[in-house]
Amino acid sequence: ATVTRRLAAEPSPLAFEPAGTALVIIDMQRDFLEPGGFGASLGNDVSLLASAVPPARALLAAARRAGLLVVHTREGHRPDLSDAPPAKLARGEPSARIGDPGPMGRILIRGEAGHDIVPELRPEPGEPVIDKPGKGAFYATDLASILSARRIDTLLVCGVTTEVCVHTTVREANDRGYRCAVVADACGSYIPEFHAAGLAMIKAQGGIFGWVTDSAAVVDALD
Ligand code: TIU
Repeated sequence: ATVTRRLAAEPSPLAFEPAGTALVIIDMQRDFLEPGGFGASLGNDVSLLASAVPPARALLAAARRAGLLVVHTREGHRPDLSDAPPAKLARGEPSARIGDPGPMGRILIRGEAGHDIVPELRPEPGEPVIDKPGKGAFYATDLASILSARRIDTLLVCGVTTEVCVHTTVREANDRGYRCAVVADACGSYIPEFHAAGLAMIKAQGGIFGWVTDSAAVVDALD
């Protein structure tokens, strides 16, 4: 039997059915969270993302207990870079660009160590992993097919970075008709004011892109 859950969120509480809800964990990869990867190559202090890991772990555990669909995403490219636009390849330190060798293998390339999801959030067998070439998880992926096959209408979204891949994915999802609740403490950014502004933008204007909640509220709603 389905039991409707009530999630404390802003700008308003959100009722959801577990069977119609997916947890989407965006790009919690070593390339963004650890030194020597893509995030660092762009000039960022990667330690700023560490705070998102424990809340994301708590969310992941609660979602698994409740039987939610869990989807993981990874940003990255084919080894021959054929899916990487020149405009994207030209960013970052000239000596450490996408495809260049680094301490975790070639930067932002599928199959390399840096492309892996951090061990604390490792996907389990059966949980879809979406490899995406862009910032949004819908662009050039089969995420929409996977969600529609499961009749998913609500997404709990977390990951990194708040204003880049989380925001782009939420905007894409909102236009596709999904109700999105972004889990604030399970997101992170290299730029704290952008994290705060990104969350504020989602819930402003009556929830123009969706809802904002936190991991404790999600765990409370699911358990
Ligand atoms: N995953 C993701 O957000 N990709 C980025 O490039 N983020 C930055 O903040 N640079």
